[in-house]
Amino acid sequence: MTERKSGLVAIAGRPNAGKSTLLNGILGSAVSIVTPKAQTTRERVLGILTEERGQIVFVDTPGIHSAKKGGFNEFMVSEAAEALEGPNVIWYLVDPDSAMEHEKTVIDLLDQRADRATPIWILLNKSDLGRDVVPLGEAIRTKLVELGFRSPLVFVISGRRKKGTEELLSETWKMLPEGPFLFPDEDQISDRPLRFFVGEKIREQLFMKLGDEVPYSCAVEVTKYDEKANPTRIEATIHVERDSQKGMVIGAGGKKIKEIGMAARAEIEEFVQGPVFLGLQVKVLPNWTRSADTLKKLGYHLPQSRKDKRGHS
Ligand SMILES: Nc1nc2c(ncn2[C@@H]2O[C@H](COP(=O)(O)OP(=O)(O)OP(=O)(O)O)[C@@H](O)[C@H]2O)c(=O)[nH]1
Ligand SMILES: [Mg+2]
Repeated sequence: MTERKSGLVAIAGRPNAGKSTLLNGILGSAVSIVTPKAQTTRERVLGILTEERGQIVFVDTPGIHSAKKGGFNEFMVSEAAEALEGPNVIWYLVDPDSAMEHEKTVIDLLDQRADRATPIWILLNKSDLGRDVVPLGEAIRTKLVELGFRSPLVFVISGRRKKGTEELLSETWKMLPEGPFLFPDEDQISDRPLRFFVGEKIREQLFMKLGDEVPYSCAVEVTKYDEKANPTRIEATIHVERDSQKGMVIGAGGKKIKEIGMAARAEIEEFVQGPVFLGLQVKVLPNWTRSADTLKKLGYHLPQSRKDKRGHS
């Protein structure tokens, strides 16, 4: 009997390239939230695909962008950077509206963090939009070859329409070695507990229902998750950075928060497949995106300096 295959695929790229959409489409489950706004994903999220032929653990990552040191953006980019170390394949997603000058941030991080032996596949995504993306793909490929990565491949796909994804997957399986599963429970679809998904579903609605700026100042902390109650009782706090933002999240007469709560509850009920009571409150945690201590309180740990971790800078 042949052993089953097992491996890791990192999904990386600029914000909004369609990384989380692709992962959800492959898994057939919304493990990672998707919104039209950039920088939706904030932390690494694993998505686990287990089949007859083996197991692929996908690592969805926050979009790679240039980030100032010591704040929340640095945390997000460090989450992406760590995922580039050690996967069997890196899927590097590219938005058709991108350009070489924007992709430079991603290529620089690959240069710093990815092993030259790791295959990097350039996925020109959103092919349904019908743009000519081949020149951009070629420019990225040439740059990666110059940096010493071995024959990067280019795929044209649409994560949303699931075009080209079958071929991508079958090529990916070929790259994986036989070996024991990272997650032996074959029904497990992610590494995260339900509480995490609940927080994310609320955050998704904050992105959908608030203007351009406020969602980036919101963090969600799930303070209660009582499965024994009927319906399941969930309470969460939405942390914002300033008083004015608190007003915007609550809305006139509490209209906005009600809208957010109703939409999030519907998503959560679908995810947990049962009725849910959702209680939301909004609090000001001044400038939480800018202080290592408040970030830590919310579960976002800033990276140790590379010097501490690896003995060199
Ligand atoms: N037309 C089209 N839109 C897509 C496709 N894939 C994703 N999108 C859209 O692109 C936007 C961003 O998608 P996400 O999956 O959240 O992108 P992401 O790369 O995970 O973004 P961050 O988490 O912010 O880094 C959403 O509005 C998606 O619906 C695609 O194949 N075609
Ligand atoms: Mg995402």
